[in-house]
Amino acid sequence: MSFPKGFLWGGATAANQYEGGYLEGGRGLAISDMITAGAHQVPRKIYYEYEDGKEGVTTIGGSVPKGAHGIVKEGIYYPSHVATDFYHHYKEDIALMAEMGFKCYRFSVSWTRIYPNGDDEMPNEEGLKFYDMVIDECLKHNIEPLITILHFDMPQHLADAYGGWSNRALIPLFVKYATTLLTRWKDKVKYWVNINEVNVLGGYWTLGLSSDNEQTKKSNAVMEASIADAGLKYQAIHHLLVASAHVNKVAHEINSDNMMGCMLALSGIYPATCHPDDVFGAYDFRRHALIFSDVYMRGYYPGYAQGIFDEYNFTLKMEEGDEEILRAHPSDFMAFSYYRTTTFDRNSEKITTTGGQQGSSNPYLKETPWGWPVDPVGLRYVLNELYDRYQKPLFIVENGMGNIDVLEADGSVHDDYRIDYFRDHVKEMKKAIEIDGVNLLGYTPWGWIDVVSAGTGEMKKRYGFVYVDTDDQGNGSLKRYKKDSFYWYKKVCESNGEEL
Ligand code: BGP
Repeated sequence: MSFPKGFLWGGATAANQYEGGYLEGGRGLAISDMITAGAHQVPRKIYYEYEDGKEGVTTIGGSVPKGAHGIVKEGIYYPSHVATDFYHHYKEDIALMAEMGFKCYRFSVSWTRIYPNGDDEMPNEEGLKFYDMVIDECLKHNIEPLITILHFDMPQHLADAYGGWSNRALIPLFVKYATTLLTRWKDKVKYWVNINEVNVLGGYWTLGLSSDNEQTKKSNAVMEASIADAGLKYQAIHHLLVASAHVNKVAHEINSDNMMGCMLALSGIYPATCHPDDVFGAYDFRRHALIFSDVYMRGYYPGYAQGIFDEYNFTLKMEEGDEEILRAHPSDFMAFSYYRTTTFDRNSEKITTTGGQQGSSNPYLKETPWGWPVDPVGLRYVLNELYDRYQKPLFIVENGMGNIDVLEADGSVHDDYRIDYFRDHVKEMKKAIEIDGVNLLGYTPWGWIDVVSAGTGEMKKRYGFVYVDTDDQGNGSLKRYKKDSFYWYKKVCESNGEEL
């Protein structure tokens, strides 16, 4: 069997990196609005302020000190405020998706467009209407919407007034927000992803955490900051997992056809050598990510969880009912992002605890200009790893290469490197389906149109099949241009993956 009939070819984006319109339509302030642009190996920053007006700064991954709150600072450029302006270009952009033959579009809803403070009594009708229009426009073109309920985003108010996800009070607030969406679009949207890349969340930027941990305050490195607050992070993510199980329950009550997915960053991990400490180290390192999908997919914390918590002297606080809800409402499918592989080297200190964004380099692989190893076979490896482990449908909801593109005078962009990257990855997907028998629902490459980079806040790190005229300072017409990869991917979608 080749790609099955109805395979969902498409593309993915997230509100905080694509939408813009940050204070329009009654939208409230989100933490993602406060993250500055960085650069390759220069972390993005979040400025914060204490009650008395004293200011400080942390990086994404770090927490703000207790008693301080994030601010949008005058004179600083914040790339998400306009981003690539889907808010004002949605019709044109969905027409481009349709032209490519998309069967599916994965996008996220901005929580503060729906509940501007996160704990408002009533939803913001104008925000809901915006997504009504987006969904209807997709359906008009026979594009199946796949909604991410939370993608690197949260209302600032929930961080500052509640301490973010460290507070269980966010569970019912999130369930209320998700229920609003599930009810509104119950006959229009079937595929949902609860939380984007739950295994890489941390600190203030995605969990709204504040902390007086000395290491966090001093640290300027994402890695050290996230390790310093690991205990806090695991507790906060537990609340997200419990909230997701409640959402799955509600979703199936609203419409039993709803397909609820969890989502993790699962770029693969290899041992650097066959030294047993590298082999077991790589296996063990992978568990720092799989711990979350084990809960989502199996409904309970795995035996090795305590070992991970012990590394941080952390004791998980469960409340009555948590275990039951997790067991009763696992995910229907597993979504994941795949960009690269990482090599685990027992002697390297560069590895992070979250999902493996750093490690020793792999001499067998070429790297992108941002140093991400390109590894199509790794995708087949991960597809097999996950299908063997969970035996439930998989969905690749992000894949792609960030690169520097050149817009030619005639409006063309010659991005052969991107075509090569995708062709090689799609071939491996095909083998995973045909030879290995993996059940794969669909494929939505990341940033099908250029969006702001999550990691660096750059515009020049482009992923799209469509080029958007804007730069790292936000200069440009925002005009859309089709890259060579646009025409290539159109053939792939239209031939159901036969013409590569
Ligand atoms: C994933 C995120 C996306 C996206 C992608 C590419 O981690 O879910 O939001 O941005 O990575 O990463 P980057 O933008 O840092 O190149």
